[in-house]
Amino acid sequence: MHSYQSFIDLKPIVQSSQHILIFTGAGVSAESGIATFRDALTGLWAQNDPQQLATPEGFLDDPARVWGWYQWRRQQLLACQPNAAHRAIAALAERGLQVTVVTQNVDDLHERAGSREVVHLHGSLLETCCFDCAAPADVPVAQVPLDGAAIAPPACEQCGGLLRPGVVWFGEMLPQDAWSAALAAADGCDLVLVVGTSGLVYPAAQIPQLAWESGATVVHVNTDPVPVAAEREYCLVGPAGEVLPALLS
Ligand code: BV8
Ligand code: ZN
Repeated sequence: MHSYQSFIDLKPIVQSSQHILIFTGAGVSAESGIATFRDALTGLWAQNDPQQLATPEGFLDDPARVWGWYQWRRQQLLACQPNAAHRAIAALAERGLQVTVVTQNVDDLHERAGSREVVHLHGSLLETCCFDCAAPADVPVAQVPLDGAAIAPPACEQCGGLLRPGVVWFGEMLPQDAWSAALAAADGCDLVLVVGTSGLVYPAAQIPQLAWESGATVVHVNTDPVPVAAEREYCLVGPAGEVLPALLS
């Protein structure tokens, strides 16, 4: 198990890499103030029942409750800024390295920090589409009471159906183009940084494993120690906003 102090040992691996896959989860946005899903104190799941809110069934059961929750999260996101972890990742690509950012997150903080071509496996909080005909729609972020009040979703201008957030809910397929891009990066990279994820959500959680099987070195960056089971696998314990600037500078 590697501790945070040994990021120095891993810098040569970063510097000698040709293609780095950066695979991120909610932990990379935690220091920006976006609640993680499994943080017992502030995690979104602690405040809501995911099977009620982040599923098509939950949406159809109570569209206003779900649409209100997402509008609240959009409002929160606009008030947040990228943190040092997002900026360190964006700066890496500026050094001429081949860097692929694959995120499970639905926020736009990687993009706002300057990362281009971010692969979103679970869609985007700021996008909207029609539940019935999938037509994209542009809906401004409402000002909602911070308790995530129920707000009736707008109607689709194309078919009159219900508009929904452009995210992937539990039980829904991941976007094919994003999934293919993630598989290609896992196959072609020589280093994966797995930043701020509990690795509980599938199929996204397969990506680091597939990269390792293709011969890549895997470095976990997490405030919780991640058990490392094999050679070519390391764990740097600490907040991404501190570890990544040190590791990638
Ligand atoms: C699919 C968008 C197949 C929505 C998200 C039963 C029924 C149906 C499906 C399933 C089932 N059982 C299993 C499944 C599969 C299911 C799944 O994996 N479930 C889990 C719960 C077991 N997956 C799916 O349903 C996927 N689709 O399988 O379709 C299919 C096949 C055929 C036909 C149809 C379908 C779709 C999954 C996508 C779900 N949508 N988000 C929204 O945002 O509202 S997932 C959501 O949770 C997030 O996007 C994120 O990806 C995930 C949370 O995971 P993490 O990012 O890892 O966050 P977490 O809080 O868990 O961990 C944070 C970590 O950071 C911690 O380790 C912490 O220590 C660390 N940390 C904290 N602070 C810091 C830090 N690290 C560093 N620095 C810090 N400062
Ligand atoms: Zn429609």
